[in-house]
Amino acid sequence: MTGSADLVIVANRLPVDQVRSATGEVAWQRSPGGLVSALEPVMRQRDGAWIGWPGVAEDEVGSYDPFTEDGLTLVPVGLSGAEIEEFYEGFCNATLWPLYHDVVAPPEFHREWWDAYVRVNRRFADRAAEIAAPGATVWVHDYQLQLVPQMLREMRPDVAIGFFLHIPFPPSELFMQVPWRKEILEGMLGADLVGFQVSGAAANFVRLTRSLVGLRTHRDMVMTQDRRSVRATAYPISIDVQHFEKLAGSESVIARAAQIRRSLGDPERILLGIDRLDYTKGILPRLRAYSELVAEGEFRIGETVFVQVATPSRERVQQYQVLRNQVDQFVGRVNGDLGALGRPAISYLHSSFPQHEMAALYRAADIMVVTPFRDGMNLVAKEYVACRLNDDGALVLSEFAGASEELSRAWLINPYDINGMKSTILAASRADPKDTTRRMKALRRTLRDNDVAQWATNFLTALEEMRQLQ
Ligand code: GDG
Repeated sequence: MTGSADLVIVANRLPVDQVRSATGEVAWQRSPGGLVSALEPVMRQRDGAWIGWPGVAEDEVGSYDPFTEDGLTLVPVGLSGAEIEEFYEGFCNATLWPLYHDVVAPPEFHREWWDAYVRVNRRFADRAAEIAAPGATVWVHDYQLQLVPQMLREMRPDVAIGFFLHIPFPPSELFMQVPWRKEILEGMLGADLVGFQVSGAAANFVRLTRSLVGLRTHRDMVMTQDRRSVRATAYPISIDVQHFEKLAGSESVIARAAQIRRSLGDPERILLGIDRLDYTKGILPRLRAYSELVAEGEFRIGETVFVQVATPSRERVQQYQVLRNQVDQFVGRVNGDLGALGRPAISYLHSSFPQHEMAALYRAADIMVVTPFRDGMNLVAKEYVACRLNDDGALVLSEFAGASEELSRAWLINPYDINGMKSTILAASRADPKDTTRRMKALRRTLRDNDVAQWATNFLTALEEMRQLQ
């Protein structure tokens, strides 16, 4: 059976959230994101469909049929409560996520989690096989769905399949820990084009297909047993730059940014961190570096404040609960020891905000501090740069974020080196404004050259080339 969609996006989440009214009626609310805005125009042009999980357990709401929302065809895939635990919270976020991020937390391996991963990947692949038109393009996203390319190819050899990994892909030394390592590689090799954030990740993948699957490779090409060529290349993802520029330049955001500064007591300097509350983001070492600078008198309370926004994330996974307690405790201690009445050293918010509030924070902040231990890309860093319309503001950025390859004019740090981080934050805060402007101008140029629409075009064009080659 084939369907009629010419371009099929397969991602863990649908670009909508399900909301339930008081009377129990189900409605959908768009969840804005760079990926959706980048793909929306191509999807409309090409009769596109988006397959994904609506974010709630199926046993709570029953199953649903495909529907159209704002001109986009959305195809929900249901997950039961047990599958959310074993597939999503388990294999995706307690096995793959820590393993792919340099094992900054120990990954757990459970056979029943793997079984759920296979089962759920099969469900997504079946759905894609049903709705893809003959010869369609199917673009599969991220670590939750690494087996889909191969499963889909077995059912639908006529379609072109692309896969993009949003998070890092680890070196062999770490990847070899996975009991199902070969199955995962073979799953990804079902694609014609496998995209990564950085070239190092693509090289890790190519090397593993040679050493573990025994395939022949040449540069970024892998020759599979069934005589197909699979290309593995870096396509660094980006943001909708114009959208953020427009937002940051709007009167309401400018006014709100001024209001934020006032409510913080008009300090000389605002440092800002915005992250999902995740142990990969290096929130604790960043706050430690800052608090030591305050304790040593380099920054003075009232003159300088650190605003840390931590968006609630994966709250049912144990390691995330541990991190939340650590951050709560650390911030409490620093503010207790170093803060003054009504003037905390760290202004900490554990909540999520609408995008215009994020833009106002980016506008208000003199120094953005982004310090992940490991990050596929890090869009927050790019959003900050996009919002600095006056070419001012300093970006302090971890060299372990994918973004550091493009944003090399940022103030780069190693999050494991607290002293190095302290001296770089100080240098950024005391830099000659001319130097700050030169750096920000360079960062903004780089960003404008590769926005998210360009990223999607690059990937889809390369996928089309691979189709011609096969
Ligand atoms: C994964 C990879 C890769 C955050 N809090 C709020 C909010 N956000 C938005 C940010 C940004 C996005 O969420 C976070 O993206 P990041 O790239 O920083 O990090 P991950 O969530 O870990 O994303 C990462 C990315 O995928 C894309 O490929 O770059 O490496 O880990 O856009 O603005 N948005 C709103 N309110 C919040 O409170 N509205």
